[in-house]
Amino acid sequence: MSTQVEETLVLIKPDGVARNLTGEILRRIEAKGYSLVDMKLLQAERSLLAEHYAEHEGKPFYEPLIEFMESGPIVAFRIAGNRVIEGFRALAGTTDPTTAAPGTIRGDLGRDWGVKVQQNLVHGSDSPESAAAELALWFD
Ligand code: DAT
Ligand code: MG
Repeated sequence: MSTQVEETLVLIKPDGVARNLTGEILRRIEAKGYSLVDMKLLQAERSLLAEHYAEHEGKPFYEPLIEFMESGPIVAFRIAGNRVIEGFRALAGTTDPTTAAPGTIRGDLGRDWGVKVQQNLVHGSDSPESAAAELALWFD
């Protein structure tokens, strides 16, 4: 099967940066074989986060999620590879770190901290449409 080279947005959320897991997470991305195209460390503005998480507005975890994402620096990566969008989602594991499969970033490195929003270390775009929109938002 031949596929187009794709790009996706990966964020190391404030918990991942604070726990000094940036290197470990990038190591897993590089070891998988994906290429790093661009990266930056930033403190995200609320307006950026509101656009990024617009799909979750009105949900009970929305406000805690925005506050958590504002709570410290984030590392943003643009990474590339064939099927990298689904490939990074597989590396990250499922949303709830308690039940995310061992072997995944969230399953190996994350846990429940008893707070209103799941702190699960990473974000990855979930479709070609969201990858294009999120890369434009975080990098352009
Ligand atoms: P994902 O990051 O796996 O794409 P999502 O887009 O559904 O998950 O949700 C965005 C983030 O919000 C997620 O990474 C953690 C948090 N979250 C999602 N569902 C939650 C819930 N039911 N309770 C607490 N936090 C939640
Ligand atoms: Mg999502």
